Amino acid sequence: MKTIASTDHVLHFPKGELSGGQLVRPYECPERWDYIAKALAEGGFSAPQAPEALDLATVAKVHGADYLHFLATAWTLWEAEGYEGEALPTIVAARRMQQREPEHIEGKLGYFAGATETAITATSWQAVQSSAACAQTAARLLSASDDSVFSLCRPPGHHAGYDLFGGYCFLNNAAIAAQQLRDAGASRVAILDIDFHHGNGTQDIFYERNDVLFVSLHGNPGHAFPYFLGYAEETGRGEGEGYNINHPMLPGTTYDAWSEALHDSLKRIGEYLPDALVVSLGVDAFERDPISFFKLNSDDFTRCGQRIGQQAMPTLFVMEGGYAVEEIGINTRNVLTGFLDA
Ligand code: 7XA
Ligand code: ZN
Repeated sequence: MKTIASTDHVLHFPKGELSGGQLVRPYECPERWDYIAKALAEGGFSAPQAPEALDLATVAKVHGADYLHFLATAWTLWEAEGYEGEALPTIVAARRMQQREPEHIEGKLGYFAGATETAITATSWQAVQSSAACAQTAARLLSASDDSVFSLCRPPGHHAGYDLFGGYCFLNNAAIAAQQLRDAGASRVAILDIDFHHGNGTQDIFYERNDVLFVSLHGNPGHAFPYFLGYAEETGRGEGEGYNINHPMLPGTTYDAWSEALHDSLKRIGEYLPDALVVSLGVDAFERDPISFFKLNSDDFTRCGQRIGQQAMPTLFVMEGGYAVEEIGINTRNVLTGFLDA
């Protein structure tokens, strides 16, 4: 299995994340990438391959033009105000307020914010584009050969909506991969999101489409970020009705219950008859993850990979979350080796 990865990921590393009322060192940090790359090398995976340049035409099919312009210019506008810190949203376009993009960067940050913990720095946009390029290149490879691929994306993407950033995400890498696969001729693409957190951005992007099935296993939004999306009754809208499936689960969920949801998800994906499967691969369902509450252990990730591999579908894994940094490598590798050994 090839890995696509970019060393540009180091260009996105804010000093602060707003967490627990404090500015803390971000959980989503460059060491995550290092541990994964090291575990793959030690496991005999081939050296990561750099991505091709990002084709923004594909990106523009899953994100709004105004949003992409905001991402590309946010730091310049922020800096022009003379602010010395990193660009963080401090207000959002809440209920009964105008949904209109303001002129001032502070307002723009709030208008495009899906959450308020995630900062933008001078070099974030380059890292974000390179991360998306990894997913897009991986999708091109999958279209060309059907050989499954791992896209070691950082920053992650599944909370990035059509025109929203937050939850450490800016461009939705899994959505870009799915769109790339569609554009290359796939009739239907399924996205299976096994990150602990609901992929609210991916759901947002494909909610009214039936050419991309979205299935997510995640912490119940009554108890877990992103809190405002991810309930089971969210099943899609219009042509997309029936093509969005959520499996929210409660604190303390172990592999026994979690894997039942995985089996259901894969059964539904099999019935959809997709030409390709994109897996939003977060390993924050791990029992020692510092910001999550499921109880999967490292061997469970191997079982999970085996179960996905039994689908025998051309599969593209896109890295999402996971914050037990010293174990993120082994847990990620376990999913991929389980998949390959299925
Ligand atoms: O999958 N998403 C993540 O792993 C990021 C979740 C961000 C949580 C921030 C809570 N303050
Ligand atoms: Zn997550």
